[in-house]
Amino acid sequence: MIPLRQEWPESLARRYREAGYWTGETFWEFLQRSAETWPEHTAVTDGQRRWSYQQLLQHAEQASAAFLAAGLNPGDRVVVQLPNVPEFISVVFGLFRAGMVPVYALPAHRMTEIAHFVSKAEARGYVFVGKHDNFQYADLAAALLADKTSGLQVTVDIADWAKQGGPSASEDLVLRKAQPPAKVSASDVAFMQISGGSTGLSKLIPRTHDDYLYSVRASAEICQLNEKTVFLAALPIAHNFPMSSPGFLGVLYAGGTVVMASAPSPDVAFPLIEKEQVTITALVPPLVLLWMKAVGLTGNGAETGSGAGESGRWSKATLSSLQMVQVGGAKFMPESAARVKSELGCELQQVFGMAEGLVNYTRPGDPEHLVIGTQGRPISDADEIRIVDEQDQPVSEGEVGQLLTRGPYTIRGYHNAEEANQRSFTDEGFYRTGDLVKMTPEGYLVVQGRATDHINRAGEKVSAEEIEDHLIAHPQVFDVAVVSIPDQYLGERSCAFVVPEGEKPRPVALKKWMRERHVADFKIPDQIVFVDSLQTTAVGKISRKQLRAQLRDKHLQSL
Ligand code: J2J
Repeated sequence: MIPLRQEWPESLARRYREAGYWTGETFWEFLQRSAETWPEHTAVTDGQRRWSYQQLLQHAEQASAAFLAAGLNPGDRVVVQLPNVPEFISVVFGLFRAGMVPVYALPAHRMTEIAHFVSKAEARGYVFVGKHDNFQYADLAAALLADKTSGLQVTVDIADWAKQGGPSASEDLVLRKAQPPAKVSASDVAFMQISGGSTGLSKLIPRTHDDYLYSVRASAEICQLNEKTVFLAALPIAHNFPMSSPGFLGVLYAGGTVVMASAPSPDVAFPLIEKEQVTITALVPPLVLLWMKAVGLTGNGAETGSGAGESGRWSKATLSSLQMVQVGGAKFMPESAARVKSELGCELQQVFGMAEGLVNYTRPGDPEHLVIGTQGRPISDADEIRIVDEQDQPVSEGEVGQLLTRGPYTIRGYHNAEEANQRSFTDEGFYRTGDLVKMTPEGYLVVQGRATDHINRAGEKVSAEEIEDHLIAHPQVFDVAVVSIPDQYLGERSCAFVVPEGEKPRPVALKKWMRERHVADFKIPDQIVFVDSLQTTAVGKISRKQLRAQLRDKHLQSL
């Protein structure tokens, strides 16, 4: 098995420890501390079920025993694919307690992605919930197990846990004999996140207890979380943003309450906000627009009493407990940002982060022009930022360039991805974010675009290359290039330019083809345009990236 590693040069590691960024605390100790401090306080609810911190700890202990009973061992990597349910938290802390390493998949992922994570991570386990959102994860689990080459040996369906209040009695028996928490070091890899990925399939991002918990604690402080914080987890909980910026982990650090929403739509989220008196949530730009629209439908957000209005629509009063909406994952346009305060009746915080590490926030109380017009500044004084040109030379002050970064919670390498690591990190260990940014005189970053080729579809990053690889396998596709096109609702949508081979296939047939290849729905091209040739100009040989840019420009001009 390829060992899990995430290492910083010794001199820097020492500096991060001495400065108090890395405290040596593990995830399990982190939860234990919160449970000791606020045993009776509600840690997590889905609006129906409610667990105190003490109960959450017990659920996690049970989960830990259940995983051992199921045949998983300390050190095993376990793909976790769960929706926003309280069990997500008990499962991952149960894995931490047992010294196992979660690999976080999103509910939208399908066989192709999950099989890739299992293979890349050499995972022995897969945790899922039987059926959710009309998809049978149980079938996926069975297919994974049946494939003897996958290396996967244990699947755990937590569907029954919710019904019976925890793992089954036989597993509880084991609990009595359960081992003490596994001995792990805070410098070990605690879990793996999935990269947005601009080339091919997603890469795995190993994060240590030390580095990640530093970003969690610092984020909770920046966002001023405390015991009174009630956080609505509306985005998929396994995503880095609702997990740690400050996310559900920041809330657990501060003694607040996490409210799990099964979907981010106003119909699901708004009643939960009202019922649980939610104070903060994290959204991607298209969702904020949707929420503003839903509130606006009652007519200027007038205070017409709480709950759904007579017409069945929402009023601003429904959201009256909300103090802060965080927006990130994709660029939030200043024109939209300027509307948040008056339309949703709460403060806006812009968050520009990445699962590889660096997170930037606008700070509560910042002047309006920074909150509306920038994506914030880094968490830490120890975050090193370089803005460079194509030759890696620093651009002049205030100019746009590529963002490179390194620091106490930014990774030094992906797992099992030698080639990608060569490309994505400089010799000095800076991570090449692929984002084009400029810095304001106040030291805040403004995202201007990106140098890499992917589609940021409502915050979900989709690799153009990955979609192309699926489409080119179709017998009626001769060549294909996938590009991002600005989209009013999604921010960006994917458009596939297809050169047919023989008879032109129907666009629906191509979409069906993708679906049958078992990939996440958000990767299926939003638009398909047939062309005779991909070459838009006759000059020489151009790169795939240039080709995609030319196609995009030509297409936009023709609209
Ligand atoms: C423009 N682009 C942004 C923003 C991310 C907090 C918040 C978001 C993520 C995330 C995260 C952006 N404006 N405000 O992990 O902890 C784009 C950039 C970035 C990429 C990272 C967090 N916020 N982006 O979105 O790993 O291109 O993390 O490099 O999914 O999203 O994507 P991801």
